[in-house]
Amino acid sequence: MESIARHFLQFDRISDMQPVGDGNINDTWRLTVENQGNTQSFILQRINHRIFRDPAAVMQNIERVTSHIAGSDFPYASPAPVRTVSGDLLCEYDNGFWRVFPFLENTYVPDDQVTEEIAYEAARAYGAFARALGNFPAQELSETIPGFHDTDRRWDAFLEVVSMDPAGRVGESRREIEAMYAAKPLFDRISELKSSGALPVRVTHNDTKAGNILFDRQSNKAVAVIDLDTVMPGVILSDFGDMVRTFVPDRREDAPGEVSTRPEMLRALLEGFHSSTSGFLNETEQELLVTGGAWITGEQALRFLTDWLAGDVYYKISHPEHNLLRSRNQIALFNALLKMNQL
Ligand code: GN1
Ligand code: MG
Repeated sequence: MESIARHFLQFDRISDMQPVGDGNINDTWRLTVENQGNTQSFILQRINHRIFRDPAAVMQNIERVTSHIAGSDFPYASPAPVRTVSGDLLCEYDNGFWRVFPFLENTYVPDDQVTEEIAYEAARAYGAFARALGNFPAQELSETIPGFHDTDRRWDAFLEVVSMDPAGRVGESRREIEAMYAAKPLFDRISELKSSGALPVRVTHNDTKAGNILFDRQSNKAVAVIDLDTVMPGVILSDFGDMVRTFVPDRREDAPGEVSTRPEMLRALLEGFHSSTSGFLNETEQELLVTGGAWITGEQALRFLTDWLAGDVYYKISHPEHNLLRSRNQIALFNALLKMNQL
């Protein structure tokens, strides 16, 4: 680790290194170094290049987006990557791709027990992020994961895995597979809204969970938007939708038991998002924000179920039925959100 860190930083010694975050994809550490009596912390991360096939394109996107934001009136931070001593954004080492970000002192990421204030703040920050990038040419960004929220494409991958049944799990997953067919009309509706242009292409974050906003330890206000790996051209409904998916349920996406929705969280998200996007979104976008929550939750159920049926090839798992449990949880949430949206 020390030789990787030395590609980016000059220091006398590493004083601490701790794994951080609960991401399903990359591996992340907080690295603290001492240099001439000064102590400073950084985020060191290994990109999962089985998933991000072009790590250089990921870093290029982040570089372009963070420098655009730095020149806008975005009222939060979005830290730019630290370059290597030779000026690169990445270092390839031991068959992995590594990068470093500044660590923002005095901040925290909210744990599972988010409050309405946290929901409001996060939605306000993600809305401001989209707005700050409103005049950025979205088509100039690379699609770091091609077809990330192209649900038609994910549907085809699902059908393929159901027909091949590589892990022999289709037989025992009939109910979950049926539930996906029930979600298909909503997927089709979103797909039409995209292709008709009713939902315009914008720069979107694509991973708008609470854990990707840094909060100030004293004031509990949002201070930074992080994890820009999946910043790509997309539609705004998926960013709001992923907030609904992660804030509105009363439990984590992999918790067992009957999931319930929290209307007060949804209200807080809507208020926060409106507060920073008023006059920016078109009418269709504004009307369908909550529908975006059902769409993204249904799509996430499809993604977890596809991975379960494929034999756990994408998401990290910590027990054998992890992906099945996740897909059941997301199916239940999908159904609960549809009911909520009818109110
Ligand atoms: C992955 O690793 P993490 O938690 O940031 C995934 C998201 C999913 C999420 C579900 C690149 O994000 O799209 O919504 O897991 N990221 C990628 O927990 O696939
Ligand atoms: Mg992420």
